[in-house]
Amino acid sequence: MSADAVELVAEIEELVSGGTQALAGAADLDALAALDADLLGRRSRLGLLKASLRDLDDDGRRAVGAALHEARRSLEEASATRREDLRSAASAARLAAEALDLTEASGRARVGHAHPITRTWEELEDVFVGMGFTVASGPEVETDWFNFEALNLPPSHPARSMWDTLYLDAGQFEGVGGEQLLLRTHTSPVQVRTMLRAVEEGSGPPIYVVCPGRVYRRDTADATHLPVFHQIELLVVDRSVSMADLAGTIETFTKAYFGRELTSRLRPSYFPFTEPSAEVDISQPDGTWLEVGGCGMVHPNVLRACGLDPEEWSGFAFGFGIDRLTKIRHQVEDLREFVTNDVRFLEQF
Ligand code: FA5
Repeated sequence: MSADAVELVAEIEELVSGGTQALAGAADLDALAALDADLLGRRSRLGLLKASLRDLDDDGRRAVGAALHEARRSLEEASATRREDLRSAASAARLAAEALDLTEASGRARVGHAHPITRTWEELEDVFVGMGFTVASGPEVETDWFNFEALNLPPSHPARSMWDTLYLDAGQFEGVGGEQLLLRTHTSPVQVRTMLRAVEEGSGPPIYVVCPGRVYRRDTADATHLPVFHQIELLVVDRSVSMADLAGTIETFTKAYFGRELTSRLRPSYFPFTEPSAEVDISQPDGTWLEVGGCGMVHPNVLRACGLDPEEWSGFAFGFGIDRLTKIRHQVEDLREFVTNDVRFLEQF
């Protein structure tokens, strides 16, 4: 492991011990929420370290990634413990001071926390960073080329109907150059952007990235569909990777995120950008299966469109629905609950 990585791991350990002490000493729930943001928020030192993983070698990335995952876990635990303590102390004090206050239950301090989908997004990033992946992102407004064509879906390909697309009329913007713009229907265009960038910059392959993000479809909302939802894409490009590596990665992820008791299965399916392709189901606590994503071996045409030689490189990819993963993890009946913003629902998380 490089000296840089050793230093980063030591820094993370210090952040955890300092952070744990600070959390345990938080004077009230507002102070605790501020500390949570400082220690765990996107712009926290831990957040910045996650973004800098790409500069490390493979061993370093794995070690620092695992340390980041562990750090987040123990700081979240310390925060939850303090929150409970403060809540019961606040509740006891209020009871003592206002012995006749029958509104105590509804009057207790409400401190915000991240939305359950945001939490899943961050936990998924942590799980994959712990497995040695770096995090990439791409724009939500995409061109037709990135969302479809480079993914082996030329204009008028019949499989385009798999994604009911929201197109943008960008005619009034100068400089867009006649390209058809749309709201991306999946996170797969980030695969294309990542491969093109790696080739252009000469930084890869090998490529090991995950790309979480918001996506849009003209889908009618129901228990398992939302018109605006979230996916996490994973892309590996290396020499001679196989479908067995893909299945192994999905199973490792399932256990890391859901715990030992849940498992995954692959069903043969069709996506134009992978060959072979499969649908991924995850067992639900009630014994049924819910489809959470698609996956497969990156199609040679996609590698070619990104300037990679399919004789030399092979890859696998998957795209999972983050909202569906959250639904399974927390046994939520209906995805629409996540967007109606009923505080009684959100408070449970
Ligand atoms: C795709 O979007 C492919 N890009 C996935 C992929 C990536 C395949 C890489 C191969 C390689 P699909 O349309 O099946 O596939 O969507 C993937 C997942 O997104 C679904 O399994 C589901 O979990 C989630 N999803 C799809 N539509 C919705 C929706 N309207 N609301 C919530 N989740 C959805």
